[in-house]
Amino acid sequence: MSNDHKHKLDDNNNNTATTSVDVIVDNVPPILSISSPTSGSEVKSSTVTATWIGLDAGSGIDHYEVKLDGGSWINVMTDTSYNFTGVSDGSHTVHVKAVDGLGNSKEAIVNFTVSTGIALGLDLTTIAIIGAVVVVVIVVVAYPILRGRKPPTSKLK
Ligand SMILES: [Ca+2]
Repeated sequence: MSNDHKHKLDDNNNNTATTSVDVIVDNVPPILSISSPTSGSEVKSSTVTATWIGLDAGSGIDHYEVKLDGGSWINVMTDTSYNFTGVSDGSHTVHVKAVDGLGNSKEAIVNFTVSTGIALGLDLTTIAIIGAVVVVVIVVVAYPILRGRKPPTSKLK
């Protein structure tokens, strides 16, 4: 009974649905990936540049929105980067949202740390060079003292 009925409906569709209609069906949210800052990275500046890559194969990217931590969403149109300024030292989260032409959205986040302190702002090479210099100075200054050399007094006698 039900099978016969279904076949009739299929036949009917096959015979009548001969013209196509342009309707964009897009229930798929965009693809979104934050390029920078990278997850867990340390940014040595209070200005943090967020960059991202978005793609939507259906209706296309309509716009992006960004925000820092619990701030308000900022509509950046179709830009794929944004500078957050005056970011305080500590842990932060950048949120990026991609919205396609039909309102489907995809959000991505990345956690990072801002550290503008002078000591923490030095890279490892600089720290190593400073460390080596300090060691050399200590050896040059301290070695004669430790050896108990007193050149001026011994010569004077
Ligand atoms: Ca889409």
